[in-house]
Amino acid sequence: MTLKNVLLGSACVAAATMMAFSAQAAGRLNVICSADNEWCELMETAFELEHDIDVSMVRKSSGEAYAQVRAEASNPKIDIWWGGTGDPHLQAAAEDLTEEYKSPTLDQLQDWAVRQAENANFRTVGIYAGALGIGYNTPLLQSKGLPEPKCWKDLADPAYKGEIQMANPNSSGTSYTALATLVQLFGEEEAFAFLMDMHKNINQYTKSGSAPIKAAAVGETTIGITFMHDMVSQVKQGAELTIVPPCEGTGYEVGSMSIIKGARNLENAKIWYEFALSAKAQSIAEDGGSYQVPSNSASRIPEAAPRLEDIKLIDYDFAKYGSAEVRRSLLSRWDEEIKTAPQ
Ligand code: S7P
Repeated sequence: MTLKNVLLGSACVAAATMMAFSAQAAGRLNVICSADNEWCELMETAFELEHDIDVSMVRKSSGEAYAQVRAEASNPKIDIWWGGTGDPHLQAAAEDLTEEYKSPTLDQLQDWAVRQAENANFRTVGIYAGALGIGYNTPLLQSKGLPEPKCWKDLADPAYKGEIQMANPNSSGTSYTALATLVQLFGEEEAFAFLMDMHKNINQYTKSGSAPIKAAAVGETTIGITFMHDMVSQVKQGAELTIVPPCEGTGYEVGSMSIIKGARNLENAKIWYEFALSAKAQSIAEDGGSYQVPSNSASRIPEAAPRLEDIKLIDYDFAKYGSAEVRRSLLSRWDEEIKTAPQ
């Protein structure tokens, strides 16, 4: 299906749901979007169809979006930050970069989405969830005679030299989630020792979190570390990938949304907020090729979405790993010890 068709389909969904949203306001809204680009565009189209509000949207990875919000704190250009992993949203909340807002829709949300809001004193909220995994190009792995990775620790096997791709955790929320997951699974020392061993097998640290599995899909890398729902998106487009939930257990994200402190278009930001929390708007995700679990309990869960209850999840400590202190410390340790280490 072409993007145009998807947009037209989405326009119909939006038109059908038009009556469900009563709030109307004119003017502008500046959105920074950290979900997949196709989904970002669909959300913009669907929102503009319902509201006389002109949306200006930029797409940035979670870590980069956080950096922009922080850099613009004294003169915010963004009104709302929609999507991206929850940790940098929590850090922004702790640093007073985002606005407190208690949505009347909170009682329709899954517990994990409400907990995310509570952890941030209602300066952010959960909009979707998804778990991390290991994905590999099945025919490529077989043709190279490589073993099937089943566990995180398998990725340190020297047999995978040059075969693994992951993102840089500074720019990518996906990769920060991976870093925090490994620390929670193994303890910080053992996690960094493993990251150093795996570093020898890494062919590239990408900027975007989903890039490694897109590269695996076209055979540019054999293995990628990303969210499993991003792997599903590639499989849906025909890629021959195997999706592996790591044997030790894995971490997950609570994709989040935050209103920026000092937003120039605050009322319009709240209109977007309510739109984005609604079951109908959340059901647009699948049309945009995104397969996370939505936060509104009444939203349609895509059939292909990896179900959290079927995956061995760690008890991810969002408050701790989204705190400014822990996030900064892990990222600077990764920069100092891993990023530039010889391979
Ligand atoms: O593609 C969807 C998704 O994986 O992208 C978000 C991600 O944080 C943005 O990419 P980065 O890793 O580059 O920051 C996730 O929230 C979302 O599930």
